[in-house]
Amino acid sequence: LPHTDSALGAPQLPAAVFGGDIVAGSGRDVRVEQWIAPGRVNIIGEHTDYNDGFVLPIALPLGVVCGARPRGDGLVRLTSAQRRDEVIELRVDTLAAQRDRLPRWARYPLGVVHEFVRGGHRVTGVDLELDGAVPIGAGLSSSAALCCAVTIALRDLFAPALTDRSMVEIARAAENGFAGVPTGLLDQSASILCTEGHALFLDIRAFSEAESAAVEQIPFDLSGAGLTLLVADTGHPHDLADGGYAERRAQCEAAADALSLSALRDATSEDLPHLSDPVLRRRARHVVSENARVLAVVDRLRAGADPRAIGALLTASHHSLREDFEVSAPALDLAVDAALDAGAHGARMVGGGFGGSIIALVEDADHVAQNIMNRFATTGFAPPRIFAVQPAAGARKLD
Ligand code: GAF
Repeated sequence: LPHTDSALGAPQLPAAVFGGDIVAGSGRDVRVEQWIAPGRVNIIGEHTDYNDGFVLPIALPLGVVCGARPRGDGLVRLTSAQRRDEVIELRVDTLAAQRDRLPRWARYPLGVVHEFVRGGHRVTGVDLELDGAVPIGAGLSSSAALCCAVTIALRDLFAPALTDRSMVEIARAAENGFAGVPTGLLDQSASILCTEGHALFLDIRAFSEAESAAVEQIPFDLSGAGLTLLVADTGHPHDLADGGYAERRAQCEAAADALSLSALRDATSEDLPHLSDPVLRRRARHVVSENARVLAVVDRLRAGADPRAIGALLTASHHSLREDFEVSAPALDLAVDAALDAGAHGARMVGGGFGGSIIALVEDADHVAQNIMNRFATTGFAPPRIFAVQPAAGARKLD
C-alpha cells in the first residue's frame, strides 16, 4: 500500500489510476467514474459506538478510490490495485451463495453490492476498480473506507435517492454481515459524514433513530492554533475479527443486561457498584467515563476554546482504554508515553485497539515524532509510520 515512510508529512492520495478510459458497451460508451471515501481517526469516544454513545471522529486525507462503471449483463467484475493478480467476476444475483469462496478482502466490496440487492435496488451489473491508500491493520478504518467508497459509487449509479444515513447503514451491514466483522457505526459514519476542517460529533443512538438532529460538524482548526495532530501507526497490527473486539462487545451487553439497561449509554457512575463482576464493572466504567469525556471535549470545542484544552481528556481516554477496557498494547502505550514525554498536550490510542495507531496533539511535531521513533528503536520495535493530519472531507465523487 502506498504510504509515507518519512517521519512527517501527510501522505498523498494515490494518483488517479482508473480515470478516463472509454469502453464500448451495448450501444453507448460508458466512462469509468471515480469516488473516494476516507479513513478516520477518532478524536475521542472509543468503544462507545456499540453502546449507543458519543463519538467525535475526523476524516483522514487518505482514502480508498473506487472506479465504477455500470454494466447491463448482471455481472460484477472486481479488481484492486493492491491485488493485481486477482480478477473476480460473479453474477450479482449469486453473491450470497458464493460468499464463503471469496477471498477475505473481496467480501467488503461485494458485501456492499449484496446489500444494495438485498435492499431492493436494481443493480444491473458493475465494474469496480479499487485503489486504497489507507494502511491496512493500522486502526485507521481501511475496511470502512473501502465499503463506503463502493457504497457511494453504487448510490450514484443505481440508487440516487439514498440518504447519508442509509449509506452508512449499508456500508456497516456489508461489514457486519457479508464480511463478518462486528463493528459499530463509528467508522462508516466518519467516512460518509465528515467534512473538511471539522470534527463530527455524533450521538449514535439519535443517529440510529433519526439522522438530522444527531449530526454536528464542529470546527476543528488545529493549524490556526499552532498545533499539529500526529498519527503514529505502530505497525503492530490490529484485527477486528480476532475475537478481542467481539468479547468487549459481549461484556458491554452483559453489563447493560445486569443493570437492566438497553445499553451502557444509559449507565451512570452510581450504577457501577451494582455490577458485582469486576471485569464488567471496569468495562462499564470506561464507557460511562468515555461518554462524559466526549461531551466535555465537545463543550470546549463548541465554546471555541483553545484546542490545547482537550489534551488532558485525550490522555485520560487512553488510560481508561488501557486500564478499564484493556484494549491497549505495549506498542500503543510506548508511543503514547513517548509523545507525552516529548511535550504532547494529549495522546491516545485510536480505534478498536490491541495494535494499530495513536494520535498525539502537539506543538513541535518534529520533536515528538523523533522521540517516538527513538523510543521504538531503543525498545527494538520496527519504526512506526508517523504523519500529520488535518480534518479532511468525507466520501465524495472525484471530478
Ligand atoms: C473499531 C470499530 F469498527 C468501531 O465501530 C468502534 O467500535 C471502534 O473500533 C472503537 O471505538 O474501529
